[in-house]
Amino acid sequence: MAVVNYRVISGVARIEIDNPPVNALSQAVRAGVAEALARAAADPGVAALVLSGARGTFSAGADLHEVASGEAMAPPLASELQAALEASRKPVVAALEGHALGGGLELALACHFRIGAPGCRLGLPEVKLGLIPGAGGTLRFTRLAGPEAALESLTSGVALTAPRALELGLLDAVAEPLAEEALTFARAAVDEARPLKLAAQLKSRLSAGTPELFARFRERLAGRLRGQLAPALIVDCIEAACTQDAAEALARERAAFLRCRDSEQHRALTHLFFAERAARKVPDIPPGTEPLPVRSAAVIGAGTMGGGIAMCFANAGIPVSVLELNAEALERGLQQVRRNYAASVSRGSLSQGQADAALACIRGVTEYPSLAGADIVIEAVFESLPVKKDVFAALDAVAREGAILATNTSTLDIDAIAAATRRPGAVVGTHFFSPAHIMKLMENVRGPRTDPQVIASVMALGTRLGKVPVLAGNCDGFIGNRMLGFYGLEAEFLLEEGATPEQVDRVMEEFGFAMGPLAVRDLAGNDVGFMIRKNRRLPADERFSPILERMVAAGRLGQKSGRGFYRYEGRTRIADPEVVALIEEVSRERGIVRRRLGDEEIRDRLLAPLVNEGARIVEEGIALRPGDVDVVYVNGYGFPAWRGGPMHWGQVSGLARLIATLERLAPTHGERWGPSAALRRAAATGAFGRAP
Ligand code: T1G
Repeated sequence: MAVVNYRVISGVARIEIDNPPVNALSQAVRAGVAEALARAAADPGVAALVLSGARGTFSAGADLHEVASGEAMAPPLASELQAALEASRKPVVAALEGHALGGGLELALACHFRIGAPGCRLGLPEVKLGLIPGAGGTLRFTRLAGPEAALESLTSGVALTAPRALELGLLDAVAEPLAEEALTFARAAVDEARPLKLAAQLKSRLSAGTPELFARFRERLAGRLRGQLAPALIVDCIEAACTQDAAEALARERAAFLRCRDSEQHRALTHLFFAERAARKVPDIPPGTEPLPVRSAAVIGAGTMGGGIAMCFANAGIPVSVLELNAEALERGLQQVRRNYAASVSRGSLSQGQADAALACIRGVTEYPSLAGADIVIEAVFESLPVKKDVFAALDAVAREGAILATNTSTLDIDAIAAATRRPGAVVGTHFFSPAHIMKLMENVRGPRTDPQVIASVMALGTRLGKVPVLAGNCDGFIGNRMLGFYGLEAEFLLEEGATPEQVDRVMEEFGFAMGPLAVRDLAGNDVGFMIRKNRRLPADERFSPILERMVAAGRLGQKSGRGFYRYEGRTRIADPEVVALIEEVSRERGIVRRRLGDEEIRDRLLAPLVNEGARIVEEGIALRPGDVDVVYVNGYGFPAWRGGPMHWGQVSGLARLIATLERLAPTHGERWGPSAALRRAAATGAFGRAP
């Protein structure tokens, strides 16, 4: 099947990339474009060229399977196509719609002109894959749009809208219908003998690329980098685009690209890219199962979670009712929602119009019958099984037949909740993460009786809400919280043995977490953490450290009380000797002689239990794949994406070392801390998997 279509229309050669699903620039596509360019150049009947994509999108860039192979790219390389484009004496117009990303945009930037459809998105997201734009993007984007825009766009990887791209000079026009307008634009370029613009040779914007600009940006980036390779190299290449000639800048970019392509960070981020897409697929759902329609939604509970969940629907343009049983609680919840939107507008992440449109989708109600028409109802009330069962019984009495009845519980038994209704097949878990309107993870949980169509519906809904959906089986803590329990407990055991909160948090923040475990506890509230721990269905002989309970008893609840594992001045955390004294008292009571712990021991003792429990979770089928566990932990628990997630990191860093760590923990912590059979099997076979 041709992957590039060629057709001459009134003297204009239209070259169309046609490589479903996203027009990735595979070797066949590159060869097809090269051949088409040569054909158009040789045809005296062709006066101009238009380069476009089929099926409503231009191109998602290089073929990630080819890039991930680590093999040298087979010719023709993107740079050869770009040389042919820039050498063309006939005007070449790129017609951009849908997505023009990565190598796709880089190809378009080597054309003389670019015209975009109003809804097209242009971006260089390579940094999200641990790469840098490797086909001239750091040079041409910078020389067209200027260094400030290049720094922001290339280090964030965020795509630009058509109007913004036009404003920056990346597009010469925005018009529709694109196909016709592109042909008209190409003919006009010929008729008016427009000078052929070569982005690589432009200089007008480079004066903004001062040493101060790059110094300031590097300083700003340092706080976010946490060991990442690509962002820093992108800054270097943009600076080269401003200070060196095109050939030197391109050579620097090439070297930097190859360094990133061969990095573990690129392998980790590519693993996650494909794992997120694999997680959307549920093998045992019959093929052709159509998701149920979700034309309207309802949320029970207008607290932090309920309000955030309602915002997710409103942001997707889905009308949503929010129920509280009294007007004051309802108004309090809706006030917080309004404050959230006002904050987004003031930050510039939403326009006032977008915020108003979203708020118009949200309706407050105080009576259950108001929920009767909703296609999905999500319960987000207090984390107590009896309370949730009452809510579902009331819901069962009013919700329309065929409605999805979802619970936002973070650990409770989905089947026990379903038992409170006459329709257990309609009951499913949709676990959002706070703040729900920001966190990407949607951990969907299937009960043993949940209907396959309901599962397919909430998985599709996750994507529609812009979330990262992952399906979990029904167990205590599902996937993420079941693993998190070990992480929080071990942090306290490390304190008992001699570590300080500052050391534990520093080690994990240097590993790449935005916040260490104890700072996270202070953020979430130590009383909340203690209540969740009491709710967990854990073995009777489970050993706990008394530290958390002592903290709560001492009123050290965390940021909200100004004191927790740290003392707080605003949001600034300050080491507090009183906490160390409290910890030392626990050590004495436990007869523990405190000692100095090394950073690597702290890191391995916090992460090995995650990998161990993750291996069990995959073996039990609670998670369908090890990649699902990685997707959960990166998108819901802050595991650094450029490390690939706990399961990927465990395999890369060495399972044997983690097994040895766990063997040392079991005697003092309890049997479930010892290396699982699943982990031992993974160490022996090289892969995590289902029980044999
Ligand atoms: N290569 C190969 N497959 C890709 C792909 C790509 N670039 N992009 C997507 N797919 C697959 C994806 O795995 C899925 O497969 C299907 O297409 C639909 O994707 C030199 C070297 C374009 C915004 O980072 O961001 O260019 O699961 O579910 O939600 O500088 O795909 O069906 O089997 O995501 O509509 C830079 C990556 C590459 C863009 C569409 N480009 N893609 O989102 O569909 S590096 C990117 C996306 C590069 C140069 C360097 C999104 C999308 P399956 P999907 P979507």
